[in-house]
Amino acid sequence: MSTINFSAREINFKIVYYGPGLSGKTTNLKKIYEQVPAESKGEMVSLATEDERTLFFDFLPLDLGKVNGFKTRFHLYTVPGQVFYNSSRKLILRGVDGVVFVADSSPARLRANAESLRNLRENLLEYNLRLSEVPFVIQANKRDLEDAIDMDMLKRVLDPQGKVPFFEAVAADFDGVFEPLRAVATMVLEKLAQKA
Ligand SMILES: Nc1nc2c(ncn2[C@@H]2O[C@H](COP(=O)(O)OP(=O)(O)OP(=O)(O)O)[C@@H](O)[C@H]2O)c(=O)[nH]1
Ligand SMILES: [Mg+2]
Repeated sequence: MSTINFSAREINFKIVYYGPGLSGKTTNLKKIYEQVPAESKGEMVSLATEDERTLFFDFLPLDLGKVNGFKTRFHLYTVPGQVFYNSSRKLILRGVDGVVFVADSSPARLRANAESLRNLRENLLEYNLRLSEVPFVIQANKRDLEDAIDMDMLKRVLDPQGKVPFFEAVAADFDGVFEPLRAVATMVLEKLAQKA
């Protein structure tokens, strides 16, 4: 849920990067952090295991310019993808404004992608939210893999109705990292404008 601070003329939004383990969620935030100028970002916080798997979340605050004289601050979070960290994932979704689903293009991870998407729907329902009501985009990451799954196949599995904006990415090479963020941020702002 976006929060508006009238005295500071600031609107805060929460964007959550969701997806199966090792799909590249943390990589997205790291690459965004590397590219954004210092004055537009805060410290990135990562709570990770020794082997760099996300333990609780990553957090990166970004200023993405002004809308109607209000500063827009986007708080980016990742969830831990590993199946057994579900209570953390659920907690991180509290108050979410938009979701970037980072899918893994490896054919071996097709089922993991589908299960993570189902898990996202279930966890949102705990907050009485339906995914169809939340600004939502899908990033097909790891398009550099030699055996990367066909995009049509991935779309059929993750979005059979063809309603969700898809983006192809090689997050590790900084390819396609900003497009899904920009798209979801635009959707979030449009939703706020409709409510106003
Ligand atoms: N080939 C390839 N590897 C990538 C890409 N993006 C990320 N990786 C690699 O995938 C591995 C996992 O990346 P992370 O960003 O840690 O994945 P995660 O989704 O945060 O994983 P969890 O925190 O366990 O949920 C790392 O070794 C990355 O370097 C990509 O576009 N292509
Ligand atoms: Mg991670």
